[in-house]
Amino acid sequence: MTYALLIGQRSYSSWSLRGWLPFDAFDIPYTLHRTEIYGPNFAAEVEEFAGGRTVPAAIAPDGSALTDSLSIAWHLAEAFPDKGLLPKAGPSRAMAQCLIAEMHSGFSALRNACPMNLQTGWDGFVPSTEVNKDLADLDQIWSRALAVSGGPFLLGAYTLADVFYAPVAARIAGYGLPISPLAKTYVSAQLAHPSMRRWRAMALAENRLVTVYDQPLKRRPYPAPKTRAAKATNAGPSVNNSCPYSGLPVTDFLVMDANTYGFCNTFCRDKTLADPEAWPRFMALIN
Ligand SMILES: N[C@@H](CCC(=O)N[C@@H](CS)C(=O)NCC(=O)O)C(=O)O
Repeated sequence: MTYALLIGQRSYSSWSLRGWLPFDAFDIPYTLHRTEIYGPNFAAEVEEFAGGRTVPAAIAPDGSALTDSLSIAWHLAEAFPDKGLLPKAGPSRAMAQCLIAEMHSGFSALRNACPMNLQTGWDGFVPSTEVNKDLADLDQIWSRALAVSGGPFLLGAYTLADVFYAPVAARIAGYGLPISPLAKTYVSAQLAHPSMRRWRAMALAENRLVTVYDQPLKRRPYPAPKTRAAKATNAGPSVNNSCPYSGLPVTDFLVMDANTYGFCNTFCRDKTLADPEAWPRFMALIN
């Protein structure tokens, strides 16, 4: 038995991102279940899954229901003490816990004004006084942590503290919010983290767009790290006969650097297309 994890649409569900990142970043096996925030069956599906009201939700191998991103993180840190989810002990562990707690309970003006949307960036967003106050607070606590750790992540290596700030970093990038040069460096490190790149690649590959988060602003490309060029193609033959992810026979194809590569379904092809270098098992075909 592994964990079961329920998430919403990857482009918009910032809390789902926080629930999923610990599994991917710390290599914890799980099976994924998906629902649609704002869909007609959302409440019933979430309730049926683990008895909660929101996503993410998880069920532990012993059947424990984890109905909040903080409870998922906390459970995983206790269940996998050697995987580096939190510093082992002492002041840096306490700092990680403070950072997580501050994010979980704060920054509501910024969160409300700037919904996460990994499909697009926005031009011309004018932060309110309250949003500017949240940004100044973020800048202060990030700068303090980074000064102690030396970066690139809040405690040096990537931990649950960074997991919790990933969605707010994604918002700062998407809305071009004003922050200090040091905080900008941290936002770039967040966007470049392999798990964040995989999440966004899957967000682009899943065709589950909603308009509720649209802003009355001009769109601009989302400022993600540059990706390697690849394009979809209808047919093989491909360099590989079996899918790099499942090992099943290939049915969907892309071309990169004049070579054709195959996958066992359209989603796996499209997530690879969105950011080929984010996927070690695909890159192993090339290297
Ligand atoms: N405290 C929860 C909040 C989760 C949350 O609000 N998730 C949103 C999706 S991003 C949700 O499920 N919204 C639906 C609702 O509130 O009915 C956590 O950290 O897991």
